[in-house]
Amino acid sequence: MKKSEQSDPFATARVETGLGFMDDQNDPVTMVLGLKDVRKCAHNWKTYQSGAKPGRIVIPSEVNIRETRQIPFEVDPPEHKTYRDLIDPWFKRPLEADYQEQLTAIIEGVFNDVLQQPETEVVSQLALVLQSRALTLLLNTPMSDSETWINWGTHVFRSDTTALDGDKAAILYDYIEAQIERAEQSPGNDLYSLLLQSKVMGKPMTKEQIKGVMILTFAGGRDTVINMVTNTIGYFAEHPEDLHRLRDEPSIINKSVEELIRYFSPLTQMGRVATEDASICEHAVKADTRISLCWASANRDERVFENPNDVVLDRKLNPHVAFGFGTHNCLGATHARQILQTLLSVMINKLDSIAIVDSKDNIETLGEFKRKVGFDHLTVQFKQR
Ligand code: EMZ
Repeated sequence: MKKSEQSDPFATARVETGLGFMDDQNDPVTMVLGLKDVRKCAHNWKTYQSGAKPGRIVIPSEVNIRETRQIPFEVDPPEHKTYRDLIDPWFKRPLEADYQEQLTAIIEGVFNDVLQQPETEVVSQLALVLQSRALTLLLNTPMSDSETWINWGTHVFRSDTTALDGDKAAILYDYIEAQIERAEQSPGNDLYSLLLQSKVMGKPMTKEQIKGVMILTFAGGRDTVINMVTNTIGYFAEHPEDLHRLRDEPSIINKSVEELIRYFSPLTQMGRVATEDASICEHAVKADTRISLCWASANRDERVFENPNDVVLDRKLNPHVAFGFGTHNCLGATHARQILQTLLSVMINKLDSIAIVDSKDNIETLGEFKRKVGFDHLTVQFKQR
């Protein structure tokens, strides 16, 4: 098996029952595995809510490490829309030429640095640095801020030893509180300042609400982007012909981005809490229990995707749900897509080939399923063009 390959642990369960089951801190989860069912449940926000106790829709549950509600992610319609309407334009800035130029400069800079070295550990020396520097564009804060974030490591709520690290989370919360204070004292053109000046439903946003938006912005796009960048580099290391193909056919870059995101599905699943007794695939779901929308499984659904376990760079029909579906589609998707597109463009310009020297998989255990989400480390040698 190739090191960059990502298997589909859900295939049998998806075909046999459409469901999977896992425990998570004594709050079990019924996992919805098929694309059609995932879409149906995502659409039905009245029965399957996001606005439950803060942290409960995340798997592993974060109820023990935070009380702040992440916004708009843990808010249901109709309030959800008022928040999205407010912040969507800001999160669409990656479509602007100036943003794209700065992002290109960041990604080229990261590659220029690692190309000086004989070997590169991609997770810590490339993906984490790239994600952190790119985040300064999304927040519109000084590039030097990224040095602090790089020191936090790949996940802000997880450490090497525990899946949920309250002390580590506290570092993020304290940092965000201090930044909100800073923006209050001297407002600028950053996201904190924008939120401090914003009103929702006729009232200025509270600091707790602003904190909720900022925690989401930091946490939601961290390990997901890092895994996506690392997986992409691993993939092209083992498929040099595809790197050459993109160089010859740059018009398929956008399709390739969608296909890599479908295949690697960096966010395995997201939970919801049932507000009433319901049933999925003839299975009873009790009120106040959790289900999950398993994006990673849905994205390999053989009823929808031909050869679901192959990366088909120019896949024609690709209705993947890697960025979620319905009301709660990913707020950071424009930024994430722009990172991936730029990464591919920089790679085809700069690299001839990539050789994997050493790697260790990052595996999630989800009840009966084990899923590779990326790498704990991936050491490569880049060969320049
Ligand atoms: C939450 C989540 C959002 C959660 C779309 O995903 O990402 C996770 O990585 C965080 O731990 O708090 O932000």
